[in-house]
Parts: sequence; C-alpha cells; structure tokens
Amino acid sequence: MNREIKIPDMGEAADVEVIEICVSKGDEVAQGDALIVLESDKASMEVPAPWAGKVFSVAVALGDKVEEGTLVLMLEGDAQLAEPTGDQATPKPEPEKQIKSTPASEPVVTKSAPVAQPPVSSTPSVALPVDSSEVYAGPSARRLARQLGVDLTSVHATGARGRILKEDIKAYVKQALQGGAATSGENMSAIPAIGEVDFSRFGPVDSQPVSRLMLRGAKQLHASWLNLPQVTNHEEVDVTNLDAFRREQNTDTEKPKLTLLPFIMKACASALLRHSQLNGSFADGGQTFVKKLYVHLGMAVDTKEGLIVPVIRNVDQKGIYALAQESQTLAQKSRTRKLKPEDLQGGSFTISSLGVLGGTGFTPIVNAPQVAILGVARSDIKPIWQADGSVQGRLILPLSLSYDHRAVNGADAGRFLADLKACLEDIGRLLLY
Ligand code: CAO
Repeated sequence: MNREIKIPDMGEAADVEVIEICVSKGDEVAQGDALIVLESDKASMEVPAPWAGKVFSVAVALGDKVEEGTLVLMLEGDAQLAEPTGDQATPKPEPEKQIKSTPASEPVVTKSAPVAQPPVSSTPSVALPVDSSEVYAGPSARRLARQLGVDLTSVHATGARGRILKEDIKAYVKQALQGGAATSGENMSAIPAIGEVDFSRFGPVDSQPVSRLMLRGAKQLHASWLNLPQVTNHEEVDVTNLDAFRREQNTDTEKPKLTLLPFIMKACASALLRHSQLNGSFADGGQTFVKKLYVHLGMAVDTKEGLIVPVIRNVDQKGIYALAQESQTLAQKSRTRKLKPEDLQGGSFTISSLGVLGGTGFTPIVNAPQVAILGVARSDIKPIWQADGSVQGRLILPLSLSYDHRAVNGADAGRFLADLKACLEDIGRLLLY
C-alpha cells in the first residue's frame, strides 16, 4: 500500500531547502534510512523512512523550498510493521551537526519532530553542538563512518556547503585500501587528496585510459617517493676526451655504435664495487642492509607506452662493445614489447640517461628497493678555465645522483660521484681497478 510521506512540524522553520535527495524511485529503504535532507538557516536534518518499503515516487527536487505538510514521496510498505522508536510509532528526525555558516558563539537549537504520517505531537528540542572543529555530516553518514571506523575529520567532503556524504566516506575507505588516504587537508600529517576536476568545462579535452605500464610505473614511483627520504647531488664531468675517443671508434662500422652510455655504465659498475653502499638495499623491514656483490644495472628506456627499465647483468664483467650491443638490444626489445620478465628483474642500481633530451639536469627518483640512481643530462660545450689561465671550450656532461638518505650519506654520494667523474674524464683509470 502506498502512503504519503510529508514534511513534519518543523517548529518556526519555513521555506526550508531540500539539499539532498537520498533515494530515487524503486529504491528499497529500511526503517530509519534517510529519505531527504533539509537545511534551514540554523540547522539541517534528515527525514528518515518511518517504515521499511519501496519508494513509489519522489515528489521533491533538489533546491525545492518546503514547509510542514509538503509531500516528500510515496512509500510502499506496511506502516503497521514500523518498529516503535521510543514512545513513538515513527522514527524521530535526526538533526545534523553544525552548519558552517552559524557563528560559533550562537547556541543553535532546532526542533526535532517525527516526519511521517501520522503526525506526532511531541517535538523535543535538540541542542546542536557548536564546535568549529566538528565536521558537517548527517546522521546516516556518521553512522556509516562509525561502522567503518572512519575519522570524519579526514574525509574530503563533496556535498553542498562542505557536507560529507556517504559516498565521500566510501571513497575514503576505497582509497585507504588502495594504499593512500584521502583527507580534507586539515590533518597535516596525512596525504591530502587531489580533487577531481572536470577539465571539459574549460575547453575541449581528449581522455584516454592510462596504460597498465604507466599505472605500474606510477605505483612504483609513488611508493619510492613516499617511502624514501631522497636527496640529489649534482656533478659536471668533462667528457671531451671520452667523446673524441668514442667517435674515433665509431668509424668502424662493423662494431656496435658507441654512445656515452656504455662508458658511463662501465665507470658506474667500477665505482659501485668501491662504493658498495650505493649498490645495496634494505631488507627485514629496514633492520638489515644487503650489499650486493654483483652489479646489475637498470637502464631507463623511453617508449611510446611509458618508461621501461630493463636490466643489464654483471656490467663490471663486460666490455664496452658488449655493453653497447646489449643496451641497444634491450632498448629495442623494450620498444617492441619483446622483453621477458627476467630482463626486468634484479637491478642493483639504475641509470636514467635522458641524453639529448636531458636539459641541464634533473632529479631522478630512486628505483626502490635500490638506494641510488644516476641521472644523465645533455652534454654541452662550455667555456672552462684551464690551469694555465686559458679558457677552452670543453664538452661537459651533467650528472645527478639521487639516493635514499637512510642508506647513503651526502659524503658517500660525493665520493662516489668524484670517483665516477675521475673515471669518465680519464677512462684509462678503469685499467687500474
Ligand atoms: N648528451 C648529448 N648527447 C647524447 C647524450 C648526452 N648525455 N647521450 C646520448 N647522446 C646522443 C648519442 O650520442 C646519440 O647521438 P649520435 O647518434 O650523434 O651519437 C643520440 O644522443 C641518441 O642516443 P640514444 O638515445 O639512441 O642512445 P643512448 O645509448 O645514449 O641511450 C637509451 C639509450 C635507451 C637510454 C635512450 O634512448 C633512452 O631511452 N633514454 C631515455 C631514458 C628516460 O626516459 N629517462 C627518464 C626517466 S625519468 O622519466
């Protein structure tokens, strides 16, 4: 049987606005579920279902101004089955917490009344707390937050006038389960959520799903960014002689082409054996530090689908041509999606060479659980003072070393970079080790 649900006696309040409609036609509701939310200039309240049933039709719209007796909706169900609430046959309305626009000094009192037929005469007063630290949320949202153990002060509100909706609480829980916590920003120690923006409001857009590769990379980078205290040291290396040497070798077209990268790899591997702190990882939840006695270098490769980091094993034991060949093969495989899972595993240190795209420097993010990464930017000819007082144009290569400061001190990083610089400026040094 359909029964009309009307706005109950709201005391003095008239022209009260409907700010939320919690149900739609066909919804099954339990007794006490919020049907609509009203807001006056003093307070807001939910109108709960007086009995369980199915919504036959909704008679109000968002923004409507209503008063006592306005028809809210038609509810199918048996009013006789409604459980008595206290001394009444219908549930009492549940006033919400403070309205933000209410001055904190003004005590707010709103009338609480049964909302459905039959009208109930008693209308006990409910004093609303006026604590500016309190959040703005309805009873059903608060009930849900209590059930899920969610601190409402951490939830980002999307409802009208900063009101927390049930959907906001569900979104918060979902994000927390995925590893992050969306917060209102008031909790300074938590990670504030970035709100969704409808960019099409500002102009044409082209929306595409994010590739799985990018999602995986994003997760890895985000985890590293959040977990590791990272510092970056910068160094400039004079690679004039090295570059002349590699160009000379490149006249032999039978051999793999030499870029600066295999030389940088070889010099890094050598330096990592002497500065093994940078070739390690934390284990046992940070209780153990594992220094790897091998040097497997990750090499960041730019592909159309996103960044891929294949690994070249035992770099310290390979020659320059072998490294050149292997890096070209792995770059090609990365770009044609031919890599095997083992090609991507076991890296102990990473090199990210942006080469000609590199600009004058950048701060790479450590590829955790590794503890250090070398960024290589673009080499350029610069005027450099010489010991004899002359100025020469020299080819200068900018290097940036990012590291997990828990594992590597600034001095460790400085020594590693100085060693690397010395090897690259005089590649013959590598013969000494
Ligand atoms: N400065 C100036 N020129 C450089 C250079 C540098 N630091 N490094 C390489 N070059 C030159 C090479 O010598 C080559 O020029 P020539 O043909 O005249 O010799 C040209 O740039 C192209 O080199 P390459 O990129 O084909 O080869 P590579 O061995 O230097 O690098 C690879 C290979 C796979 C690392 C690179 O192609 C790549 O993908 N880099 C991008 C990595 C990346 O995206 N990092 C960012 C990660 S964070 O988002």
